[in-house]
Amino acid sequence: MATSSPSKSAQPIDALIVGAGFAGMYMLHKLRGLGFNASVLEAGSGVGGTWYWNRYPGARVDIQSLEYSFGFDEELEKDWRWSERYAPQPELLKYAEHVAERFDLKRDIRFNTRVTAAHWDEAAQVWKVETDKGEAMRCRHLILATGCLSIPTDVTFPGLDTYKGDIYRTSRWPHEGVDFSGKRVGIIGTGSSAIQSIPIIAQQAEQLTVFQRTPNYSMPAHNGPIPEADFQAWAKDPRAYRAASRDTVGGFQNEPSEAMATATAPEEIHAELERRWAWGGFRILGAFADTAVDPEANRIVQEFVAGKIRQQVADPAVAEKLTPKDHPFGTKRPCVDTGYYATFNRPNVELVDLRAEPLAGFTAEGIKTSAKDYAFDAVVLATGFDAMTGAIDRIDLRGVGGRRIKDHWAEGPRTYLGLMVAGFPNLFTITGPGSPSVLTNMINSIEQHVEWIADCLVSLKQRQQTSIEASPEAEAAWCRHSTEAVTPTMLPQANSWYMGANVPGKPRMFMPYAGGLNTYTEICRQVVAKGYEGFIIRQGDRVLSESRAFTSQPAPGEIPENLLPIIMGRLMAAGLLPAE
Ligand code: N01
Repeated sequence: MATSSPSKSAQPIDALIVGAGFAGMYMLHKLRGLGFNASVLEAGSGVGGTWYWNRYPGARVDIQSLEYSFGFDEELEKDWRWSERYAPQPELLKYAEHVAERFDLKRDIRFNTRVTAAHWDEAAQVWKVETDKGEAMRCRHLILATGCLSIPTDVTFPGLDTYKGDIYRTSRWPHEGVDFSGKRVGIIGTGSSAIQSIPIIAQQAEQLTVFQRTPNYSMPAHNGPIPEADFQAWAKDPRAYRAASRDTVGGFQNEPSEAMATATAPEEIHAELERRWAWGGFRILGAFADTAVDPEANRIVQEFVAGKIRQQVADPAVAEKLTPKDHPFGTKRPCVDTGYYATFNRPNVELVDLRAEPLAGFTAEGIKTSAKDYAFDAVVLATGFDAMTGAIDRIDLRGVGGRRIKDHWAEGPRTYLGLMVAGFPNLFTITGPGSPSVLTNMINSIEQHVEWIADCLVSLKQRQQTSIEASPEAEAAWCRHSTEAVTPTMLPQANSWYMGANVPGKPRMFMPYAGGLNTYTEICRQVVAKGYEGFIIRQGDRVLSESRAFTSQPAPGEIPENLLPIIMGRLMAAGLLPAE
């Protein structure tokens, strides 16, 4: 850590925010409005975060835009009109720019600046922060708005550096765009980024070869202009609409049903799944209450989607390869597409199943599998992210006693409420691991976190308190509660990025909080109402209030009777309930 700096002698600022995506932008606006001295450091050259970096063809949001937009300012809400049901990336970026301009945010954002280190100075009760520009600064509160899917995995392939063609990553797409006309293109990966870009690249390229290791479930977006009835339902009372969205498990309105697939007649199941498939997007996830926990119920949805793949793909052998078999429906992040499966009917598109012919590496001309050499003018890597922890543990982050976050998280990310980490005072994460984040509509989760953190800073200031820190006991209790929330579901059964399974050597742990945004919001509210339960609050080195327990768990909603044996069984097997 550098010791000399132009700003070393200056007063520490109240809050330094890392990242100028939607989270960092709103955090800045909120804190400034409350009279705090705050600024943002951003690695990119503009605002927008995810929507700044992921400019690949076909990138668009897959929560409806009416819900995937800020609700904190009524005028902003009224002024902005989305052009499509699921806005494309350029429009989302324009929206981010619009928000930055409207609230004059850029004057407090330093672009092209990456935070490399942050060390807690116990004596001064400040964070000492360093950047890749060699600057050092000090802040009372450090707020990481670094995004859950912002650092691409370090995936490398043998011979990659010998390949003579062009290489593109979906998550670092050139700002000027790429024209694939007349080109032979290969793409590795079949996650959301690939599933969105493949249909567009196929239209441009002379030949597109898709290298698939694991097929995913994808539902049609049925994108288009926002239906007038949907817009009117939103416009008649956007506040109420938004409140209803927040009061859901996923932070968006998805018509959750309490019906059990296993207790419903086959023709009724089929009609309901068809109705939701026709509506599009994630709507099918809410069709039955038992699909997330009961393998039998899940199989019904799996078979329905497999049937849809067969309907869309002309060649039965290709349809078979595109059908997921190794994970239950919904246990990896499902995708939302526009013409993905039908793209495999094009004469210029080929699917390579890497389970049948494993990828051996790159050659000067292209990609080599165990079966064949493929020649390409360009290769697209849609290989995913070091999710949830990647952006945080790439910072040399050290808390009390110089403890590194990487060491603290050696067994997986441990947090209290996904907001704070024991031993790291005045460090906040927005939509961090341990919070609902990626399982929800991110904007609603971001707003809830920003508002919680802002309220916390106001409370500290009013009481002249200098630091807040999660107690180790509360952190442990939150981790246990998070495990209890996810264990009854089948979510941990997939090799997903939720589990850290896509990064070799990363500890396996289900990272987001699976208890639902509505439940989580209520827990956060109760924690505050109990005087910041589970937090240690100090003034200088004096402990002013110390609450070590975490008890704020709302009673679970009524659990349907036929799910109880499955849920109890899984909790017992995991040692979370005493076996009878
Ligand atoms: O990444 P992914 P993504 N050899 O991890 C494959 C969000 N998102 O960027 O499954 C061969 O899903 C890997 O194969 P496998 C969304 O939350 C949102 O697509 O590990 N293949 C997989 O197929 C999403 O879930 C939106 O066997 C390799 C693919 O690469 C998350 O971001 C849009 C490989 C990676 O898929 C991540 O999506 C886009 C290798 N060595 C993204 N390494 C919207 O909101 C990896 N793969 C619309």
